[in-house]
Amino acid sequence: MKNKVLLFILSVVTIQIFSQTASCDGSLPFEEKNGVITIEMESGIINDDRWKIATETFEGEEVTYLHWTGAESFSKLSGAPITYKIKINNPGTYRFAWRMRVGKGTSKGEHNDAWLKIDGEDFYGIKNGAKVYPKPYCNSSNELTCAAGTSTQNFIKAFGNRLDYGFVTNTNDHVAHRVWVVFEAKEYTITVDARSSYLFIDKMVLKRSTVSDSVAFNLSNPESTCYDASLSTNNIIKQEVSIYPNPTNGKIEIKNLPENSKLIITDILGARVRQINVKSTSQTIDISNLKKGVYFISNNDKKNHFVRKIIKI
Ligand SMILES: [Ca+2]
Repeated sequence: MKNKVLLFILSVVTIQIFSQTASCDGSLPFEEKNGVITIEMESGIINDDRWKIATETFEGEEVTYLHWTGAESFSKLSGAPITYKIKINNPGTYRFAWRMRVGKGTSKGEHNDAWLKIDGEDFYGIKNGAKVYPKPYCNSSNELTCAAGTSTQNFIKAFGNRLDYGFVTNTNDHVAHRVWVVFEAKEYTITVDARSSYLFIDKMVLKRSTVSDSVAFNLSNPESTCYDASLSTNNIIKQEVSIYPNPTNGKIEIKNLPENSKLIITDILGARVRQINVKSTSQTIDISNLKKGVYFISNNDKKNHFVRKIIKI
């Protein structure tokens, strides 16, 4: 009998470990915890060169942001989707907000939006207490109301009228109508496509209705990824492994490595793109031939394990 109980406990523990590992395999990089999910925009799967990743110092803060340099596309999609795979653990109604600013000129009404679609159970804006939906879904029933202004292929126009960085996303023309999505405890996809150019988007946050703005829109919140560097055990490494410059368009210099490191670079999907054996504690690596986007560099040393995010621009 005791053995059966032990076996049961063991199997539960094994399933839990497996499920944690399974959600951390690279194909599903972002996972909600405590009603909040935080994603850096530059961490998406970007397949179009007209999206640019850049870094600026704005009011004393270093911000890495994404922006569109192609033609503006106000009535239809640009055909340059960026996708973000997420996993929700706590079902409920979530508010969506980008951290963004107008990146060109001084008009809050220009360069201020992008197309957004979240394949949740219900995805809508709120106008005077009533739900509004994108086209064509809103035309599928007389019970539904379309959001004012343009929408297409179930993408809403998501905008923020800010010249400095802030957490804000609205839909519907001119007026602040918040964007909401209902989730069950499962996996979803967020898709962003270009509408205006030079909207600088830093990150996006989904917060459950029970979570306060001050908790969710906190710049010290880490990215909700299983590759979060804080999850790596750095207890034994006396000095932090440093990577400079980051983002980079070519070479990175890594310092304070454990001796005799085998370094592994993986892309956002977990595919290994480079492996380097390093004898000394510092190393310069040229990644100019890698596609732009987010990568992770780690070592295979169990005792001195580390993971760092690198951004190729
Ligand atoms: Ca960012």
